[in-house]
Amino acid sequence: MENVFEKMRAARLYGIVDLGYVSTCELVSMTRSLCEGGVDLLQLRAKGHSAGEIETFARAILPVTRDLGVPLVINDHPEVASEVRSEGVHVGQDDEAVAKARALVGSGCFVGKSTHSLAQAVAAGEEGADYIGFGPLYATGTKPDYVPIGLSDIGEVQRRVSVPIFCIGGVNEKRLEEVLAAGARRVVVVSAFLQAANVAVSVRAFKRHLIGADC
Ligand code: TZP
Ligand code: MG
Repeated sequence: MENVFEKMRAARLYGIVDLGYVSTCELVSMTRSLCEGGVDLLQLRAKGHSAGEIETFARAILPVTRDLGVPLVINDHPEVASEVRSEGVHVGQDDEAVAKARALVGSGCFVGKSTHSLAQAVAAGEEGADYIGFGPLYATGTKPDYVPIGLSDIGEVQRRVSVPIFCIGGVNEKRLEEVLAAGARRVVVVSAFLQAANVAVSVRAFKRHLIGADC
Protein backbone atom coordinates (compact mmCIF):
# COMPACT_ATOMS: atom_id res chain seq x y z
CA MET A 1 0.00 0.00 0.00
CA GLU A 2 1.29 3.48 -0.83
CA ASN A 3 2.18 5.77 2.08
CA VAL A 4 -0.41 4.99 4.70
CA PHE A 5 0.04 8.31 6.49
CA GLU A 6 -0.85 10.16 3.30
CA LYS A 7 -3.86 7.90 2.78
CA MET A 8 -5.03 8.56 6.32
CA ARG A 9 -4.63 12.33 5.89
CA ALA A 10 -6.57 12.24 2.62
CA ALA A 11 -9.39 10.17 4.15
CA ARG A 12 -12.85 11.70 4.48
CA LEU A 13 -14.98 8.68 5.36
CA TYR A 14 -13.98 6.26 8.10
CA GLY A 15 -15.98 3.08 8.59
CA ILE A 16 -15.88 0.68 11.51
CA VAL A 17 -16.59 -3.02 11.35
CA ASP A 18 -17.94 -3.38 14.88
CA LEU A 19 -18.64 -6.83 16.26
CA GLY A 20 -21.43 -5.34 18.36
CA TYR A 21 -23.39 -5.23 15.08
CA VAL A 22 -21.71 -7.84 12.91
CA SER A 23 -21.43 -11.57 13.62
CA THR A 24 -18.05 -13.19 13.16
CA CYS A 25 -19.52 -15.11 10.20
CA GLU A 26 -20.34 -11.81 8.47
CA LEU A 27 -17.06 -10.10 9.29
CA VAL A 28 -15.30 -10.67 5.97
CA SER A 29 -18.32 -9.96 3.77
CA MET A 30 -19.16 -6.82 5.77
CA THR A 31 -15.57 -5.64 5.43
CA ARG A 32 -15.81 -6.14 1.68
CA SER A 33 -19.10 -4.24 1.45
CA LEU A 34 -17.75 -1.28 3.44
CA CYS A 35 -14.55 -1.13 1.39
CA GLU A 36 -16.28 -1.59 -1.96
CA GLY A 37 -18.79 1.08 -0.97
CA GLY A 38 -15.95 3.54 -0.51
CA VAL A 39 -14.78 3.93 3.08
CA ASP A 40 -11.30 5.46 3.06
CA LEU A 41 -10.24 3.89 6.38
CA LEU A 42 -11.62 0.87 8.17
CA GLN A 43 -11.39 0.13 11.88
CA LEU A 44 -11.82 -3.28 13.49
CA ARG A 45 -13.68 -2.76 16.79
CA ALA A 46 -14.35 -5.87 18.85
CA LYS A 47 -15.19 -4.93 22.44
CA GLY A 48 -15.22 -7.88 24.80
CA HIS A 49 -13.04 -10.07 22.60
CA SER A 50 -9.55 -11.18 23.60
CA ALA A 51 -6.41 -9.95 21.87
CA GLY A 52 -5.98 -13.42 20.36
CA GLU A 53 -9.49 -13.36 18.89
CA ILE A 54 -8.97 -9.87 17.53
CA GLU A 55 -5.75 -10.99 15.89
CA THR A 56 -7.68 -13.83 14.20
CA PHE A 57 -10.37 -11.39 13.01
CA ALA A 58 -7.73 -8.99 11.73
CA ARG A 59 -5.94 -11.72 9.79
CA ALA A 60 -9.27 -12.72 8.22
CA ILE A 61 -10.07 -9.23 6.93
CA LEU A 62 -6.59 -7.96 6.04
CA PRO A 63 -6.53 -9.70 2.63
CA VAL A 64 -9.75 -7.81 1.76
CA THR A 65 -8.65 -4.40 3.04
CA ARG A 66 -5.24 -4.78 1.35
CA ASP A 67 -6.80 -5.94 -1.90
CA LEU A 68 -9.07 -2.90 -1.92
CA GLY A 69 -6.35 -0.52 -0.71
CA VAL A 70 -8.10 0.55 2.50
CA PRO A 71 -5.87 1.07 5.57
CA LEU A 72 -6.95 -1.15 8.47
CA VAL A 73 -6.95 0.32 11.97
CA ILE A 74 -7.01 -1.93 15.03
CA ASN A 75 -8.97 -0.55 17.97
CA ASP A 76 -7.61 -0.69 21.53
CA HIS A 77 -4.78 -3.19 20.93
CA PRO A 78 -1.41 -1.86 19.74
CA GLU A 79 0.16 -5.28 20.35
CA VAL A 80 -2.30 -6.83 17.87
CA ALA A 81 -1.68 -4.02 15.38
CA SER A 82 2.03 -4.72 15.69
CA GLU A 83 1.57 -8.46 15.28
CA VAL A 84 -0.59 -8.25 12.14
CA ARG A 85 1.17 -5.14 10.78
CA SER A 86 -2.02 -3.17 10.33
CA GLU A 87 -1.71 0.29 8.83
CA GLY A 88 -3.13 2.01 11.91
CA VAL A 89 -4.05 1.63 15.55
CA HIS A 90 -6.65 3.53 17.57
CA VAL A 91 -6.51 4.22 21.31
CA GLY A 92 -9.09 5.70 23.64
CA GLN A 93 -8.75 7.97 26.66
CA ASP A 94 -8.37 4.90 28.90
CA ASP A 95 -5.97 2.96 26.66
CA GLU A 96 -2.22 3.20 26.12
CA ALA A 97 -0.84 6.73 25.68
CA VAL A 98 -0.01 7.65 22.09
CA ALA A 99 3.76 7.40 22.70
CA LYS A 100 3.43 3.93 24.22
CA ALA A 101 1.21 2.76 21.35
CA ARG A 102 3.67 4.18 18.83
CA ALA A 103 6.56 2.42 20.52
CA LEU A 104 4.66 -0.85 20.16
CA VAL A 105 3.59 -0.45 16.52
CA GLY A 106 6.65 1.29 15.10
CA SER A 107 6.95 4.24 12.76
CA GLY A 108 5.07 2.73 9.79
CA CYS A 109 1.72 2.59 11.56
CA PHE A 110 -0.37 5.68 12.32
CA VAL A 111 -1.89 6.20 15.77
CA GLY A 112 -5.34 7.72 16.29
CA LYS A 113 -6.99 8.77 19.55
CA SER A 114 -10.59 9.19 20.70
CA THR A 115 -11.48 12.55 22.21
CA HIS A 116 -14.75 13.64 23.82
CA SER A 117 -14.24 17.37 24.39
CA LEU A 118 -12.34 20.35 23.00
CA ALA A 119 -9.78 20.06 25.82
CA GLN A 120 -9.16 16.37 25.10
CA ALA A 121 -8.85 17.08 21.37
CA VAL A 122 -6.22 19.77 21.96
CA ALA A 123 -4.38 17.47 24.40
CA ALA A 124 -4.39 14.58 21.91
CA GLY A 125 -2.92 16.86 19.25
CA GLU A 126 -0.18 17.91 21.68
CA GLU A 127 0.36 14.27 22.67
CA GLY A 128 1.27 13.50 19.07
CA ALA A 129 -1.75 11.57 17.79
CA ASP A 130 -1.72 11.28 13.99
CA TYR A 131 -5.50 11.87 13.87
CA ILE A 132 -8.28 12.25 16.38
CA GLY A 133 -11.86 11.05 16.65
CA PHE A 134 -14.14 13.77 18.06
CA GLY A 135 -17.49 12.89 19.58
CA PRO A 136 -20.00 11.46 20.17
CA LEU A 137 -21.71 14.36 18.43
CA TYR A 138 -25.14 12.76 18.99
CA ALA A 139 -26.39 10.13 21.43
CA THR A 140 -25.59 6.72 20.02
CA GLY A 141 -26.30 3.13 20.91
CA THR A 142 -22.78 2.24 19.75
CA LYS A 143 -21.32 4.13 22.72
CA PRO A 144 -24.30 4.36 25.05
CA ASP A 145 -22.57 5.58 28.22
CA TYR A 146 -21.25 8.78 26.68
CA VAL A 147 -22.93 12.18 26.85
CA PRO A 148 -23.23 13.67 23.36
CA ILE A 149 -21.10 16.78 22.88
CA GLY A 150 -23.09 18.35 20.05
CA LEU A 151 -21.80 20.27 17.08
CA SER A 152 -20.83 23.60 18.59
CA ASP A 153 -17.13 22.88 19.22
CA ILE A 154 -16.34 21.40 15.81
CA GLY A 155 -15.19 24.71 14.30
CA GLU A 156 -12.95 25.50 17.28
CA VAL A 157 -11.39 22.02 17.20
CA GLN A 158 -10.61 22.50 13.51
CA ARG A 159 -8.91 25.80 14.33
CA ARG A 160 -6.91 24.49 17.28
CA VAL A 161 -5.92 20.97 16.25
CA SER A 162 -3.74 20.52 13.18
CA VAL A 163 -4.06 16.75 12.69
CA PRO A 164 -7.06 15.26 10.83
CA ILE A 165 -10.28 15.34 12.88
CA PHE A 166 -12.88 12.63 12.32
CA CYS A 167 -16.27 13.58 13.74
CA ILE A 168 -18.10 10.58 15.16
CA GLY A 169 -21.22 9.50 16.97
CA GLY A 170 -24.70 9.21 15.54
CA VAL A 171 -23.62 10.43 12.12
CA ASN A 172 -25.93 9.32 9.30
CA GLU A 173 -26.87 10.65 5.91
CA LYS A 174 -29.79 12.69 7.24
CA ARG A 175 -27.49 14.49 9.67
CA LEU A 176 -24.55 14.87 7.32
CA GLU A 177 -25.56 18.29 6.04
CA GLU A 178 -25.66 19.85 9.52
CA VAL A 179 -22.43 18.11 10.57
CA LEU A 180 -20.67 19.56 7.53
CA ALA A 181 -22.26 22.96 8.10
CA ALA A 182 -20.83 22.90 11.64
CA GLY A 183 -17.34 22.65 10.10
CA ALA A 184 -16.65 18.92 9.93
CA ARG A 185 -14.66 17.67 6.97
CA ARG A 186 -14.13 14.03 7.94
CA VAL A 187 -16.62 11.67 9.56
CA VAL A 188 -16.87 8.19 11.04
CA VAL A 189 -20.03 6.15 10.52
CA VAL A 190 -20.75 2.89 12.32
CA SER A 191 -24.36 1.78 12.88
CA ALA A 192 -25.88 3.71 9.98
CA PHE A 193 -23.78 1.59 7.62
CA LEU A 194 -23.79 -1.70 9.51
CA GLN A 195 -27.59 -1.67 9.84
CA ALA A 196 -28.29 -0.59 6.27
CA ALA A 197 -30.32 -2.90 4.03
CA ASN A 198 -27.57 -2.70 1.42
CA VAL A 199 -24.29 -1.66 3.01
CA ALA A 200 -22.25 -0.93 -0.12
CA VAL A 201 -25.08 1.12 -1.64
CA SER A 202 -25.49 3.07 1.59
CA VAL A 203 -21.75 3.82 1.85
CA ARG A 204 -21.60 4.85 -1.80
CA ALA A 205 -24.53 7.27 -1.43
CA PHE A 206 -23.09 8.75 1.77
CA LYS A 207 -19.67 9.21 0.16
CA ARG A 208 -21.17 10.93 -2.87
CA HIS A 209 -22.99 13.31 -0.55
CA LEU A 210 -19.83 13.94 1.53
CA ILE A 211 -17.55 14.55 -1.44
CA GLY A 212 -20.23 16.38 -3.39
CA ALA A 213 -20.34 18.93 -0.57
CA ASP A 214 -16.88 20.13 -1.77
CA CYS A 215 -18.23 21.42 -5.07
N1 TZP B 1 -16.66 6.84 19.68
C1 TZP B 1 -17.38 7.94 19.86
S1 TZP B 1 -18.98 7.73 19.31
C2 TZP B 1 -18.64 6.15 18.81
C3 TZP B 1 -17.33 5.83 19.09
C4 TZP B 1 -16.69 4.54 18.81
C5 TZP B 1 -19.66 5.28 18.17
C6 TZP B 1 -20.09 5.75 16.83
O1 TZP B 1 -21.02 4.85 16.29
P1 TZP B 1 -22.32 5.30 15.51
O2 TZP B 1 -23.12 4.02 15.40
O3 TZP B 1 -21.89 5.81 14.15
O4 TZP B 1 -23.03 6.32 16.33
MG1 MG C 1 -10.34 2.00 23.40
